Amino acid sequence: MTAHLHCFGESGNAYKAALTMTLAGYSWQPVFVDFFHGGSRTPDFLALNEMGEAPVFTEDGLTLTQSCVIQLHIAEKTGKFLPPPALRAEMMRWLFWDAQKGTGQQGGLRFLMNFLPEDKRPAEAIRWLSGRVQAALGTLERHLTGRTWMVGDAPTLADLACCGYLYYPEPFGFSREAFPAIAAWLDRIAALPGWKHPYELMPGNPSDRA
Ligand SMILES: N[C@@H](CCC(=O)N[C@@H](CS)C(=O)NCC(=O)O)C(=O)O
Repeated sequence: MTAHLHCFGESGNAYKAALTMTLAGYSWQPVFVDFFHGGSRTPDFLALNEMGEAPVFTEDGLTLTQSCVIQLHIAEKTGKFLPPPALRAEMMRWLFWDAQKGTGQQGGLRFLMNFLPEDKRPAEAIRWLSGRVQAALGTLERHLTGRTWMVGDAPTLADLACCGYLYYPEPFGFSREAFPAIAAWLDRIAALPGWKHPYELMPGNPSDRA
């Protein structure tokens, strides 16, 4: 049975899972979640994921949620994007960091700054969260300075997680000029065979709502 990923193009969390499957050569198909019209709040979707979040992975009666869990499932099935055992904890450290401080904060800030109607954008929350996002980008920049990949000497799930929101055009305070080590690392990931931009990999694009 083909694996399905319930996802939408604007979701960097879904991109982490979609990119991992694609680069690992895993057969999968997207199922569009119409997030901007309440698609993650319907009874059917909540039956699939009580957390009301995309992405959701389904295959052969197995349902997985949480992007890092889906990434780990694919890596364990394919043997791809896992570091040597001695570096496994280091990779997990960055997956947890990303879920809280990286993707976890960038997604919310990008949503507030770009996808809420302009008159509903909360200036004080945006100011506070921007500070948090800048600090986390600084952590990532320092870690990548002098390194090729996040963990060890080959790409792992940590790379495919921490890049989740960094290819999108909608502004949330990340610029390649301000973070040159991150920029060079993004280019290295984008040069991996089969890489695709999130808007190419998953259905749904801000232009659909223009
Ligand atoms: N920690 C989750 C975050 C997933 C998440 O927040 N997804 C967003 C879309 S990018 C969502 O569905 N949000 C709905 C909500 O927060 O209620 C993961 O890594 O999968």
